[in-house]
Formats: sequence, C-alpha cells, structure tokens
Amino acid sequence: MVELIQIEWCGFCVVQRKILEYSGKPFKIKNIPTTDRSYIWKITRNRYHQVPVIKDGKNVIFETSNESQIIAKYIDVKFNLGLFPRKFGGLQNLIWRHIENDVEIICAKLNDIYFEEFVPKNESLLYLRHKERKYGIGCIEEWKMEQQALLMELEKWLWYYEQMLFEKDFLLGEKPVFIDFDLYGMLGMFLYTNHYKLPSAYNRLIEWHKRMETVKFV
Ligand SMILES: N[C@@H](CCC(=O)N[C@@H](CS)C(=O)NCC(=O)O)C(=O)O
Repeated sequence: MVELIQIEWCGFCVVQRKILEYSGKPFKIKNIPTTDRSYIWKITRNRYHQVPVIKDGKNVIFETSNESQIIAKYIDVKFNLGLFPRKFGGLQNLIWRHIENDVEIICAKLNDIYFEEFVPKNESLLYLRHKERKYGIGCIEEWKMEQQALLMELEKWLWYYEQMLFEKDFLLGEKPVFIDFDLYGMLGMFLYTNHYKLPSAYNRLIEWHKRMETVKFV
C-alpha cells in the first residue's frame, strides 16, 4: 500500500493526498514533525529532506527539482488516472509553475501568519528560525502587516483560474487533471487555519472547490 509522508498543512502534501484520495485506492499517511526530517533522510538514503515523499513497498519516490512532478506522475501511472494527458503537455507545465510559485508563496505567507496556532509549541522556535533564515528576521510580523495586500494579490492570481472555469467544471475540461489538484493543494494550505475564505465574488472557483472536495476517479 502507498504511504504518504507529509506535514498536514503543507500545500505540496495536500496535492498528493488529494490525488491519492481521488484514486479511491487505500493509502496510509505518516505525519512527521516539520522540524525533524530524519525519517525522510533515512528512507531516501540521505538524498532528500523535503515533504511530501511516498513509499510504495521498496520504492521511495521524491522530487528531483522544483520543476519535477515525479510523485504525481508515479501515482498517475500506478492507478492510470489520466492526470497528464498528452494534449495538455507543456500547458500544464506552464500553469503549475504559476501555481507553485506565484500562488504558493502567498498562500504560505498567509498561512505562516498563524503558525503559532498549528505548529506544536516545542517546535515553534525551530520553525520560526527556519522561516527567518529564509526570509529575514521579523518576516512573520511583516506578513501580518501586509496581510490585506497579500490577500489582494492572491485574489488577482485567482482571477485567472476563475476565468478558466467559465465554461467548464475543471480547469482544463470536464475531468480534473494535475493542475486542478495542484491549485487545490495550495488553496488547502491557504484555508488550513480557517482564517480565510475563497474570494466571495469568485462563484465558479467556489463551486470548483466544492467539486474537488468530493471528486472521485471513475
Ligand atoms: N517541489 C517540491 C517542493 C516541496 C516543498 O517545498 N516542501 C517544503 C514543505 S511545503 C519543504 O519540505 N521544505 C523544506 C523545509 O521546510 O525544511 C514538491 O513539489 O514536492
């Protein structure tokens, strides 16, 4: 059985979790502490420390770059889900770059504003230190001050996706493909704290999101 090694609120983990749920096949979840990657380091034989990773029997699958979608492609092939149809080759790559860069960074900052609510107390120092080493001292306080501007920026990016849904149920057609799961994952991180909602004017995105909550591969 496939095992997903994850941190619950990480957008990239939500993507793979949702794909596995969509497949309808049983899978296991192993949550790891955000500040302790030793389990991943061990199973990847000292080659990787990020989440998500999946373990399928003896196979341990992880990404090799920010551009790769190795885990999603592995699950796609294993369960024949059709998430990477040839007709959308190249197009999906362009869109997932936007989702995993422009959309992801805003969702992550908006989520991190509330990190004290969901990161266990004994991990909060290392978590904060990790953020401040990457983004500079006081970054969380800065994002708190910029919260409204960040929400407006996210709304601007989400308008693209609202428009893509004008005449279809999913982003590229009548069935979900990888980018539907990718966007769902980043929004999963944005919505995780329950402090935010999708923009109320974006009816199609809201309907799409509801559809994604329950969609199953048939
Ligand atoms: N391109 C990778 C990105 C994964 C990623 O950025 N994971 C983050 C968590 S959201 C991570 O583990 N970062 C290293 C760290 O937090 O120490 C993917 O699609 O899985």
